[in-house]
Amino acid sequence: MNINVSRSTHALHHGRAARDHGFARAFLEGMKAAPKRVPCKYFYDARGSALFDAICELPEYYQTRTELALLAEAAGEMAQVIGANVELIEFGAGALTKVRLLLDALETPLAYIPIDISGDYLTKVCAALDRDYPDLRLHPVIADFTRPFVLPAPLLEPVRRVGFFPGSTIGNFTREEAVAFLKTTSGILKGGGLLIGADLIKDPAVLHAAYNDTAGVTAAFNKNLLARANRELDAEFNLDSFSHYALYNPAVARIEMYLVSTRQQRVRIGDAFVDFEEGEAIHTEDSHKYSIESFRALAWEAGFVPRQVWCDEQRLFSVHWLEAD
Ligand code: AVJ
Repeated sequence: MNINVSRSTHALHHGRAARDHGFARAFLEGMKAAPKRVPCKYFYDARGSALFDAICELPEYYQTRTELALLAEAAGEMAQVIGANVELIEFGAGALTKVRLLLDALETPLAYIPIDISGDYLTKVCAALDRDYPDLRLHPVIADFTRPFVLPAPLLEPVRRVGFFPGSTIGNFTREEAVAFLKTTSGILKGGGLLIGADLIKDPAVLHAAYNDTAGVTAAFNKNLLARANRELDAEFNLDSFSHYALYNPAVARIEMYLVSTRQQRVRIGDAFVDFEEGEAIHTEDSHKYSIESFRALAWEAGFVPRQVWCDEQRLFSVHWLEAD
């Protein structure tokens, strides 16, 4: 047992409960914006993280399955380019399923530092990982990786730090935000590199189906934002009077996700009230898609040297090795 959990100093600094991460403020601010919006990182409370795991198992949601197969198939090659004795840092670690494939292939990894915004969930999954990898130094960091955060000091100098950012989470950023994030990351990983997954541009019908599953799990995931507001902000959203709406916009190569009010209504949130017109939307997520070349160009712009790319035969999903030197 060797777990030493860090919490982002940012949340503590403002004296808020660590699980909050500014949800109250961001949610209320988003309700005043035009159009209304909520940053997608607030999907991931414990319930939202579990719903996302269910999305990953859906027949329509090809991403997780495809990336897992790529990792399983090419873990040896990936371990080769990553090298021995690295500290592995994962951004938005989630269920820690994918990293196991990498850890199994890596030569004597020194430490694993998963960063995730969902603290309770991270603590839970880390306990299981710790049981399965007793020799690995595990240092979870509860933080919002889109904001400045503190990494634990290296165990050994010089350290070779390698980032792992699977799942195409990078797609939640706009291109400009992605470049800014990767610039910061290439600084942190200097001398090492980043293994990153990116979902690919494809038939809009395939993309549409992946975000409009017949079982309604994506709808429940989307609506969990309102359920979370009810739980944490003393709000009174009626989940039945909002509908899940997701579309692929091919002109900008992204999925756009909304919650649409099915009627005119006034909703209480704590001691505030928010009005909705019939058909009015809350913008909840964008998920940008790339071509292999457009993604390599983006990485290059951010100061990485794009090297190997792994991609399935159907060209659904890509994993890139980016060097930071
Ligand atoms: C975790 C951002 C990669 O965009 O596909 C899944 C989140 N949203 N279904 C994605 C998500 C709706 C997912 N990412």
